[in-house]
Amino acid sequence: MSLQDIFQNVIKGQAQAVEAGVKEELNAGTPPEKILNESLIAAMDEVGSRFERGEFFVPEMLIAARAMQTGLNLLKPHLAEGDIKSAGSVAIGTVQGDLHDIGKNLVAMMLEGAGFEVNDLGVDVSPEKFVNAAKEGVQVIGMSALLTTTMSNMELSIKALEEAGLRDKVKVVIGGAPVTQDFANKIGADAFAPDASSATRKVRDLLS
Ligand code: B1M
Repeated sequence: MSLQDIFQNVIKGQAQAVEAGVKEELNAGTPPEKILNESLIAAMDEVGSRFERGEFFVPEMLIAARAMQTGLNLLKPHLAEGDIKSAGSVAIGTVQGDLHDIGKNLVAMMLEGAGFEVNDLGVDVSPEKFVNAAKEGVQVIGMSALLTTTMSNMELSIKALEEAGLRDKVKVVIGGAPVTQDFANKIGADAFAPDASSATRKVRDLLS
């Protein structure tokens, strides 16, 4: 199996084939960062492009992300610190009062697939937890909300970052079904992403 086969199997969401391919490449002595960049990350970039062109939908993206994650988990112990250059660090969570995490998890997986270090803060994340992540030096904070009643907690979380004097140290990207660009402008977020694939692009843009 070649790197190109792993690439294709990630796109097809064939987790077992990805696992077998990654093991084979590692046994053959292929550098782990080469497997990561040329098969796993490259495949997730392609999945994102297909999603944006309307050729892939959420289920395809989810199974591809899971297949990528299977390969990534195998590679992680082989990737010595400093082996790969992280694309940046992101802390992501679903805001306080909100337990919806499917979309947030997808965004986290796509970001990880694109080479970002992702700290998943989980669901029902309080403004204080976002502030703590900013204190730890994360470059981007991602907030997700699925309920019209919890969207306001994005604004409270941004205010908490301001009050902690950290707002200029961190970029904030928001998303979730009821969230819009207008809302993002109103609450002072740095970016809004309507889906997981554009979230990756927006985060890249914010850090470039
Ligand atoms: Co809930 N729920 N739910 N629910 N739920 C919705 C959101 C709802 C629209 C259903 C409806 O009434 N039609 C409605 C909200 C209405 C509103 O506020 N206007 C609703 C409600 C009312 C509720 C409860 C209040 C129901 C109740 O108990 N009475 C309750 C609230 C619980 C709570 O959070 N406190 C509740 C509970 C639940 C379940 C636990 C049963 C379950 C969640 C399970 C889980 O997440 N682990 C659930 C589900 C599954 C849904 C629906 C059916 C599906 C949501 C989903 O996962 N979509 C949803 C109806 C619907 O959307 N059709 C509904 C798939 C996911 C991939 O899409 O999350 O939009 P999405 O993520 C997208 C983008 O939005 C974007 O990228 C993702 C991928 O493209 N995105 C980001 C998301 N986060 C992002 C962050 C970014 C960037 C992009 O940057 C950081």
